[in-house]
Amino acid sequence: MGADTPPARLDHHALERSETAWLGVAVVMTALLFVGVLASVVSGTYPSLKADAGHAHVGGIVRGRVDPKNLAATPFAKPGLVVDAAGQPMVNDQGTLDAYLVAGNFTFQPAVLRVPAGVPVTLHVTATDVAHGFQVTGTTINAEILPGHVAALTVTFRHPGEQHAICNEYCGVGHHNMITRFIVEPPTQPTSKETK
Ligand SMILES: [Cu+2]
Repeated sequence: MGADTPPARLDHHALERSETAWLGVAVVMTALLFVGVLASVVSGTYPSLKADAGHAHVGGIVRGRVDPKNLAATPFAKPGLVVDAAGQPMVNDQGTLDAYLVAGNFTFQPAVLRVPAGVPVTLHVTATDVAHGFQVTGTTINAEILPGHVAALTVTFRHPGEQHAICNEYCGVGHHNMITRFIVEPPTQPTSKETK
């Protein structure tokens, strides 16, 4: 028993109060995380991937899913802008044009996509082999493309010009070759059937 000076007394009550408060914060954050994860599972959402819900049953595409081995039975068999017999872009039920793009084998199809400026276009994108990225340079158009899933992005290109769609997720040795030329044409282009 020496002549130790007793340590300065800590205010244990104050410490316990702040500990309890921070414990409460942690519990609330954990609860929010749990609810968030549960909600995303229930609603079937995926980060940066919107299910193609607007086209619940377009040939072979069912609720944003598609058989990557049988794209021949889907609109992906003819990548590009959907046009009618006269070659004019067709407006769908949602009032947008449709374009189908396929990522796979280190390419995007089509290699060149022409879209009219000022008209909403829904880009339907899927992959045949592995996960790819799909980003249109200079825009916020950016999605992860997975085999079996259809990402649907409705966009309106305001200004004519040329941009590139690139793969921004490393997918293998030919990754750097994955580029599609996006050509936005002046809005004077005739658009679609005028029925309705
Ligand atoms: Cu890639």
